[in-house]
Order: sequence, then structure tokens, then C-alpha cells
Amino acid sequence: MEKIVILTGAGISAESGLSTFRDEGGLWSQHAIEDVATPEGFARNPRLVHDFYNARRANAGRVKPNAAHQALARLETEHPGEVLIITQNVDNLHERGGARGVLHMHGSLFGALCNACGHRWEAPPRMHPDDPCPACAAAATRPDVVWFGEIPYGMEVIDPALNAADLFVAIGTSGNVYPAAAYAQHCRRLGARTVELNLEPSANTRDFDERRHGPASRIVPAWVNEVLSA
Ligand code: BJW
Repeated sequence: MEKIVILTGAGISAESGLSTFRDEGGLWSQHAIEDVATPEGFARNPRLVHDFYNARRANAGRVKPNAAHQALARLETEHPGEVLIITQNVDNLHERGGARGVLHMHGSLFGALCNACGHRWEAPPRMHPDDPCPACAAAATRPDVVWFGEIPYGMEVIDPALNAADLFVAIGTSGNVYPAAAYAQHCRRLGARTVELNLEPSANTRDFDERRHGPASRIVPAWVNEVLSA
């Protein structure tokens, strides 16, 4: 049975109304990466970082999954082989679109993490630098997301899945952030077929055997239909 690994990025949630990072008008044109997406930025100004993630958490709660999220949930249910959905996204639109086994390699807007003791819990709608950790009471709480210089989550699941994949598909990701940006090349070297589904060619488009360009809500359901009817 064909083993499929799917990697998704901000582009799959764009048509739901969530901003991407590197497109024109994207999050990195409005916020400095080093201020809001590094441990050093958080140490300098935790309030600014909490405000950035509080606003994104509120936005993510207001929007709905689109046809691309729903199509991947259908693939997960109906494909007779294994399907692993790895997302770099911190929203929960895959789950709300019906997917069950989603691996959030860059964490989640809906999680809180204590920098002092490592305890994790469900994030309140608004987080604040003075919030005490429910386990150790330290005022050291942060969003449970993976910033630059930190190790992504789930590597112990991701690495073996990439090694065993027959088909690797990247959806809505620009191919600028590692380790995710290296996955297509890695899988292809091990003999998997690689497919890019993105609005435009990504930075690593040469690592893909097949490329389809267009909005995710159109090209992902069409691709899923083809896979399930093959
Ligand atoms: C559509 C669409 C539509 C639009 N339909 N498509 C030098 C060389 C190599 C690596 C490094 C280096 N220096 C440092 C590094 C490592 C560093 C890194 O990659 N830096 C690069 C900038 C070079 N990486 C790290 O530090 C990572 N950790 C790490 O490497 O640890 C070491 C280690 C790894 C493994 C094992 C052991 C050790 C951590 C990276 C953390 C990234 N964090 C962020 C922010 C936190 C989460 C959040 O706030 O949301 O994660 S950055 C940001 O970028 C976010 C995203 O998940 C990530 C990827 O962005 P994505 O999803 O690709 O979005 P965009 O906007 O870039 O692209 C959107 C795409 O969609 C575009 O192509 C559009 O065309 C398309 N699109 N509309 C279809 N409708």
C-alpha cells in the first residue's frame, strides 16, 4: 500500500482568510521575524510577542477550513495505505476540516508552554507575560510554537515517515524554512515520488517530480480525487 506524507504550509489556509508569511502583505512584511519569532525576541519584549500571537489566535478562531483541508481529511480516511499530514501551520484548520492524525511540527496557537518547567496546557484566548504557569506558578508562559533556532516537534515521527514514504506532497509552503524545506529532496533521493501543489513555484521547486500551480482550494481536491480514483 502506498505510504503518503503530506507537508502543508500557510498557503493552504490563505483562502480561509489567514495571512501567509512571505507573500506580499504577509506577516513578515508587518512584523520583524527577529522580534516575534525568536526566543531572543520573546526575552526582549514578551508583551509584543504575546500580542502578535493573541491576535493570530483570535483570527484563527474566526475562520473556517476550506476545500483543501477537507480534501486532505478525505484522503486520510479513504486512502487504503498510510497517510501522515505534517503541518507547519499553528492554526487548527486541518482538524476542523476533519483530519485526525495531524502533526504540528511548528506547534500550535492553542497551546501554552512554561519556559521555566516545560509544562504544557491549553492556551487561554489572550496570553499575558504575567500569567502564572498552572504547574510551577512561574510567570514564564509563552505560546507553544517553534521559533527560529528551536527544534521542531515530532522529529521522531517525521524522520521515519519520510524514510518510508512512497509519495511526498508539499502544499502551500514556500520552501524557505528548514528542516521542512529539505524533505522533498530527502524523500526523492530515497526513491519517493514528489509533488508540489502551490500557488507558484516554491524556492525548492526543482526537488519535485510533478508541479501543479494554482489556489489550494482548487488544486488539492482535484489531486485527491485523482489519487483516490487511481
Ligand atoms: C498558496 C496560496 C493558495 C499562497 N494556495 N498556495 C541556514 C541554512 C539552512 C537552515 C538555516 C540557516 N540558518 C538557520 C537555519 C534554520 C532555520 C531556517 O530555516 N532558517 C531559514 C530562514 C534559512 N530553521 C529553524 O531554526 C528551525 N529549527 C531548526 O532548524 O532546528 C534545528 C534542528 C532541526 C531538526 C532536527 C534537529 C535540529 C525552526 C523553524 C521555525 C519556524 N517558525 C515559524 C514561526 C513560528 C510559527 C508561527 O508563528 O506560525 O514557522 S517561521 C514561519 O515560516 C512559520 C511557518 O510555519 C514557516 C514556513 O512558512 P510557510 O508555511 O512556507 O509560509 P510562506 O508564507 O513562506 O509560504 C506560503 C506559500 O503558500 C507561498 O509559496 C505562496 O505562494 C503559497 N500560497 N496562497 C496555494 N491560495
